[in-house]
Amino acid sequence: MAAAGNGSAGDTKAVFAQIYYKLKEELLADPAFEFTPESHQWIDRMLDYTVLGGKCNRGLSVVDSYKLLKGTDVLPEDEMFLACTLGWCIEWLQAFFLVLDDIMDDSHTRRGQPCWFRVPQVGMIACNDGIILRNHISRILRLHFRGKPYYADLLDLFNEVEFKTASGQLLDLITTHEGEKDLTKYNITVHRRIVQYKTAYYSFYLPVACALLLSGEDLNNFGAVENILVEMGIYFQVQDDYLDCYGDPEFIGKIGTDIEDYKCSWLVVQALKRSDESQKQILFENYGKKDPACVMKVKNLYKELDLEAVFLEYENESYKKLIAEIEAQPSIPVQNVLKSFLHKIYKRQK
Ligand code: DMA
Ligand code: MG
Ligand code: MG
Ligand code: MG
Repeated sequence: MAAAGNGSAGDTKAVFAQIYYKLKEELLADPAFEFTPESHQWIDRMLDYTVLGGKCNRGLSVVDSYKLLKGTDVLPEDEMFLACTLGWCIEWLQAFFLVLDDIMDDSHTRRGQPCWFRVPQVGMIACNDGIILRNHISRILRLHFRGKPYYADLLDLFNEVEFKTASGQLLDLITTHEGEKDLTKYNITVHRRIVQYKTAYYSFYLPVACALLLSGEDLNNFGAVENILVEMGIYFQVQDDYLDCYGDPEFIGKIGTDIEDYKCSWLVVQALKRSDESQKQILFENYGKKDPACVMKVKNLYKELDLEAVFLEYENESYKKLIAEIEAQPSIPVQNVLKSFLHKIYKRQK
């Protein structure tokens, strides 16, 4: 089998990017549906808008992890194709969750452009587009993996991870219930449960689990790896919460809404923990309000409490802890997979 030109990081990205167009083409020729010109064009545009434009960290990690597990820099073309395809399935899953997350979070921008549901003529059709995106994953897996011995495990993996993520989103959404706003219920345990489910499994465990299945491994033997990846995912979502307030919207491509949305963000949990009675009063009165003046009062309090320094300390500590856990792993290839993942996100600015 000819080796594809996929040895360097740049080559991997280029091959990965090309495969998107092949998968899209197949979905647009799906024999299970008779496309009209309008529906064909809708899906084409919707996919480009919602699936592309991100960093593709999750998708590329499938390829990187698979190479590290195999101990090779260059993959045969067929294996490269399968690894990239699984990577794209995760990017599709991400698109599905983000399209719906932006509606529920009442967000404005994503990846430097208006959220899909904010595009004129899209609106609530975005709900069905989300469902279509989810179904596309099953279509792609069916087309390319149905004959593989690990097909059932792959389907099961995507189902399990989707369920965990949706359950995390449920926790994220119901903790903010309008009418019963009670900041005293926000603490680090509540926060951890939300982010573990809504982010860690699909963003961190899923790419590595895909690479493991592709390598013929039994996921039951990788419980310790799963635990480390979940810890990494929690750290990643703390960064997301931090960037929601402190990131540059131009650079991160989205405008934060956590304060307005009354989210159980890592920042508000830290603020509550460090506030005296009068500072708590400021939070009780201003957190979760759309009024920019209220948002500013919350941000000023964060500044007063020096949450930037608290975050920096957390980031350094998390890194040290994760490295120690990774280095306690018996397998060197597995250590390499986990380290490469950690180095992709450590001190990220977007
Ligand atoms: C992210 O939560 C979780 C999922 C499953 C999309 P979030 O609302 O904090 O994400 P973002 O900041 O990207 O809107
Ligand atoms: Mg959101
Ligand atoms: Mg959300
Ligand atoms: Mg966020």
